[in-house]
Amino acid sequence: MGRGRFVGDIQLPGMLEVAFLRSPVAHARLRSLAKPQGREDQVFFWSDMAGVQPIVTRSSLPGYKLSSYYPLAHEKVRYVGEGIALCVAPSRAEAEDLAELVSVDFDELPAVTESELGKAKDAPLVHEEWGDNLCLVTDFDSGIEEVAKTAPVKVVREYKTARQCMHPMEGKGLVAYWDFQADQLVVITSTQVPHLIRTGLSECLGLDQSRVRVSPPDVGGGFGYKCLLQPEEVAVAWLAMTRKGAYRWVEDRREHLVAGANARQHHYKVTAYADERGRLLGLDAEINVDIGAYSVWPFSACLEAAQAGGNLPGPYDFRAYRARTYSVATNKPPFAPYRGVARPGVCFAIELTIDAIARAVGREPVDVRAENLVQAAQMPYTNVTNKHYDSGDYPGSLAKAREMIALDAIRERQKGREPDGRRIGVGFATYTEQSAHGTKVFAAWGLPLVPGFEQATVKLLADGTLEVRAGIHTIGQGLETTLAQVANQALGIPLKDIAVKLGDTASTPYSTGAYASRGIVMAGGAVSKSATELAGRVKRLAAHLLQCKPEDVAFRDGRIHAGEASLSFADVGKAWYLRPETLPDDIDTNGLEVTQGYKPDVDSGVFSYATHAALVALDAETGMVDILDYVIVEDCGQMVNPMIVEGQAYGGAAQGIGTALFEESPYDSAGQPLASTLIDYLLPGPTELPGFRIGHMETLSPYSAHGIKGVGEGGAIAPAGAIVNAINDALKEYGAEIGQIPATPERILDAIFAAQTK
Ligand code: MCN
Ligand code: SMO
Repeated sequence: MGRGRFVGDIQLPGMLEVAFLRSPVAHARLRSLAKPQGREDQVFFWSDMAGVQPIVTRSSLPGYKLSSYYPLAHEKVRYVGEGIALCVAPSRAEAEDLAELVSVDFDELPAVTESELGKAKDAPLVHEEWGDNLCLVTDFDSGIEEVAKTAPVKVVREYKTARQCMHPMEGKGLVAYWDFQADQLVVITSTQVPHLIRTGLSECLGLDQSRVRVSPPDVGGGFGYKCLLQPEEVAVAWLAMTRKGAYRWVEDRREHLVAGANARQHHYKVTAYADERGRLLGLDAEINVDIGAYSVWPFSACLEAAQAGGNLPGPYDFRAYRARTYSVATNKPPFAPYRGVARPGVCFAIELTIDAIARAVGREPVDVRAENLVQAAQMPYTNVTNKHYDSGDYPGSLAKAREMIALDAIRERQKGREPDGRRIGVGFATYTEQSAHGTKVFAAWGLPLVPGFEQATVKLLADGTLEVRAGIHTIGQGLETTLAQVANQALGIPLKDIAVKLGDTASTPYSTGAYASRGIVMAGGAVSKSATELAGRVKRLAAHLLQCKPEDVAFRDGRIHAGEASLSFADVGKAWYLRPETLPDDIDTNGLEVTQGYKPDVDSGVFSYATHAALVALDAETGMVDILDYVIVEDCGQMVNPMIVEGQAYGGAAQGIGTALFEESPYDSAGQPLASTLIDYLLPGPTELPGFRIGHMETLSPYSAHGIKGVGEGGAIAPAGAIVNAINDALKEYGAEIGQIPATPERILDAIFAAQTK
């Protein structure tokens, strides 16, 4: 409706625009930099940023290697697009012109462009001081040897997932200025984690936290991309801090494609062991993650591998598991969490493996999947990597998806020919989505700074309206609606009288923000707790005004009742704020404003789950795939807002379909990105997306307030698994199979050709 206020909408008097000169090469040693003559005061290098610290992300995982991510390049550039100079002008176009006048002299170095190449003995080094390119190696082994020796069925596969960009509608960006009245730096940045950005900026800039206010505007999508401290945030904030002016930078689409943090690129080597019925006995995996050049703050480059290793067993019940993960530095942009973090990759790998086992034993994949899933009667269930699945009926979701997509009818239909000559195939994928992780979970991934709790404030005002404030931010996922619903549950104040204010560090309690699908469980839990405490206070005041006992007071239809008598919330608000002489002598002076913190009963998080089922048609002449039907059966415990839950599932699935069929950021052997426009990088639009059909299940979590589980990432996890299983189902007749995404027409034709010439 044009009413949003994104970074690009902000206008401040005298505000200048920033453009970055970015590295044209993947790996080089900088020899010299020179500013254009007469424009020295508009161009800045790292050497100008005295006193600023680079972004250094620590991790407590043994063997993890540190990298210094400079806001502007220092000595070396390590990926195409790394910032070298910051240029300032009245307009972005002029700032870009200025960037072209900066001269840069460098010695180009050979680049590392793939994890496999980065692991080679004689590979060029992204960080010389490391001695190799391995940022982290982890090992897990619950004991695979016995199963490996005795299992009757052995399936060996290699899988690859592509490097992706996240493409929020508005890229990252910020306005920073010095507020003389408050004597502080104000940073209006498009972020999921405003309070964390304050911590990070304060550390890098050496500025007291009380001198930094982070005030996020509307965020046009976050998806993980905006849960990081970006080098541009440090650079532009530094400019505002030292120049005391107002500056803006907004990433454009090409910068996003070339210079922004990437995600998803994994390479798996998997050996699965099973019995003759396809019952999974053990899994042995090597997982390689191409982490790019630097470790992002605060989640580190190693979160991905840590999550991948821990999540590969998925929703399945088996005890023998070995996984080695390699986080390999390459000359590409840094690797960031992206909706689902690691799980889209692991779901793809394990779901294809389940289908491969089913083919090896000659059974229906859905049956093999159903028998391998953790059964409802086993809940709560602690799996081989110590994930504590709290509640749910995983086979139930698979059965429902099977029925909704009409598997039996599809199998019948496959016996005949499609009128247009195409082949159809059906595929399933079931996953768990850990949400609202506790402090110990992030600590075990090496990240001490991420707590498993949140706070929220509720305040009844004199006119009977309610203010809800939380430090978590809304990024499109709907929290301003659903947090109001939670407050409404406790107090009965109508939604139209509840104002939700999120994110501004100046007016909200501390929060680490919106990521890991923690928002509604944690911030929602905190709102619920605060509003319940406020309800008690309101009842005590109302009881005094109505001359009854607090236990006799009830909230109904947006009013406060005791027997025949009733009050409005405004009556109570007025009494407290405007007529203190009517209050009891032993008044609770804490008043009508409550801040409470909340954490779920367990540290292990609460687990949503879903099954996705896809029906595809494949044209073996062209390799084109159409999605004919797509079913999602999800369970996120108690749904706060079913419409939003469905929106989350569809939006996530749209991104997952991009992962499955279209999106890829390839690099050439010199480290040059080959997809720098949306003509080369294919995003699915409405014409590529199916009409989703959704089924809900509602198994409450025993561990969270109201039995709620998070759902924000789930939709993105399963599509690659479900769709590629469907493609492989259609390819069965050719004896072909693919294990790489996106499943482009070219890759599908290659697979058919390879099978024919075998
Ligand atoms: N919800 C609900 N009932 C439940 C669970 C969730 O009504 N049982 C609602 C919540 O109230 C909230 C939404 O679903 O409005 C997502 O809630 P939750 O799962 O708690 O996720 P977060 O609030 O922590 O949001 C972050 C999450 C993540 S990690 C990514 S990535 C992602 C996602 O949300 N990025 C998004 N969804 C997104 N949606 C949009 N439009 N834009 C993004 O950037
Ligand atoms: S990738 Mo979501 O911000 O955890």
